Amino acid sequence: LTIGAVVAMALSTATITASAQNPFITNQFTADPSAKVFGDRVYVFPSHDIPAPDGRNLRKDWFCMEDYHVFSSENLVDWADHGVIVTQNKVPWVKPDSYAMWAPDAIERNGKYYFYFPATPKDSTIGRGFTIGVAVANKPEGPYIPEERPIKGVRGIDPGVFIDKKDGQAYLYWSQGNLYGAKLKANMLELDSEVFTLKDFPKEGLKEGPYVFERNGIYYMTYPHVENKIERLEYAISDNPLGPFQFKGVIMDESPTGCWTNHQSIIQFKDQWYLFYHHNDLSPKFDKNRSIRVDSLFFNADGTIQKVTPTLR
Ligand code: FUB
Repeated sequence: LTIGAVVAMALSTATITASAQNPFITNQFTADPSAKVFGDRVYVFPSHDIPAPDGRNLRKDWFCMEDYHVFSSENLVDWADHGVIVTQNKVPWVKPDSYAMWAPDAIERNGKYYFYFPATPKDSTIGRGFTIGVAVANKPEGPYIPEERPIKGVRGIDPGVFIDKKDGQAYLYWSQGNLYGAKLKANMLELDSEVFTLKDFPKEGLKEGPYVFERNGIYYMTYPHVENKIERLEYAISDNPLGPFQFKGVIMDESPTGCWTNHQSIIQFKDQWYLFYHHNDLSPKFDKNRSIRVDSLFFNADGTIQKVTPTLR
């Protein structure tokens, strides 16, 4: 057996979808990339945009998502698609055929992998509007087992999950016009505090997609913000994971070609920081069919973030 054959066997359940340029996943539409380093690989958990299927009474001009894939890479060039990890009609609390599996996030704790995703509940005894559930696995690529019910006390979209390495405390963030955050219990499945509204940075306009990371004792709250119709990526900082946060600047300007949304995650991998985000490169005429991208990210000496200019295709 050659080394190549062994690698091919190890990845036999995954599809190689290699791309050395942006967008880096080209076998399907992807959005809202949540990137995490697990071991010596980067895993990306995006939303999975699809054109709305016919005959289901769905808006053709809106987001349509029925499931999630996870992708991984050891070099940010060769990406493996590990296939579907969670799908709408196999989650006990999700309204069947609702096609609203929006932006997710994932995290590892004590050898288990927790995948957080928003969706609409099947009835009002479970919740009204979007709420957020969890699926749990023993490996980043799954299989993931969804919890029977969504997280109590949460209403909204765009979960972001963060564990403070200082004390092991976990936090869940989400959005519903404003940004919200709360402590999570060690089981990662239940809130463990009141819900905090994180609204001072800035006060005006739609904010969503909260993604928190820590560097040199600074907690960075990053988020898409709409001021003039199109989202731009901004950040605020604090010395506490639940704030108060102070607005610091723009990470990425509004899309020059008009993609309405953007959605970010930031990781350090092999001594380099990276910004993951999305654009509608593969669907220039319809900005609800998006594609995920990655570019290097750099900090100034005072911890502020240098603005990222998207690389061209
Ligand atoms: O992907 C659907 C929604 O669009 C996300 O939840 C938002 O963050 C925006 O990217």
